[in-house]
Amino acid sequence: MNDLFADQAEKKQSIDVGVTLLKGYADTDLFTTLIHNILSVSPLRHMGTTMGHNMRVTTSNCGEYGGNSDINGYRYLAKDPLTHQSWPDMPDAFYKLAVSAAEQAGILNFSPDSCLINHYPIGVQMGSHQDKEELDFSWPIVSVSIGLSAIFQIFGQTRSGVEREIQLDHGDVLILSGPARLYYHGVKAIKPDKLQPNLTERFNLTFRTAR
Ligand code: MD3
Ligand code: FE
Repeated sequence: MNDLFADQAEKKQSIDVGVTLLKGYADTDLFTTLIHNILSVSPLRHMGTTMGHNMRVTTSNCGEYGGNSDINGYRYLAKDPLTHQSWPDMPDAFYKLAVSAAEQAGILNFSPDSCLINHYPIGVQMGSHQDKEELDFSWPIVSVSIGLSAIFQIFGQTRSGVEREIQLDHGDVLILSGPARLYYHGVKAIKPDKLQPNLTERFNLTFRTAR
């Protein structure tokens, strides 16, 4: 095994059945630029919940369908309800990254039609939930983390399952497939980075086949 392969083997971690982590896999500078381009067209907004309060995470989307939640629940929409326009196109670099990350996890023919963008300021968390509004759970979800690190939690098939924690750093890509696709999961409150006090936010992209 040459050094290049040794390096790649170290960066790919099989955490559990259906949970693959690719450390530092995304081009962080390019992704940061492309995220800001998208948000200049379809800005971040607080989404509502069926409980009637707003989430502290703000959200936008790119691609054919965008995830949107309000008092009536979570749905995929072809148009941004804020701008009444289609969501911004999914950049080729996003699509290619998501497809190649899925291949690294052994999944061929992934063709995401949706990319949800979550934004977390310091102190904000995401409570435990399942992602089950997509039509076909046999497709994976590919997540890309940008900015401040997060502690991601998975609980298994039930909310009361044994908690496992995974640290997601700038540029990390996580692929959820198979049994893990319907696991309960959440994100602990984002903490500042003592070594980078000017860094105050985290973005997470989730690539999905919604329809
Ligand atoms: C595990 N986002 O948008 S991404 C979400 O960091 C969401 O913003 C988190 O959960 C975030 O729904 C976590 C990683 C992720 C996404 C979907 C999953 C993990 C998952 C679906 C099943 C199991
Ligand atoms: Fe989720």
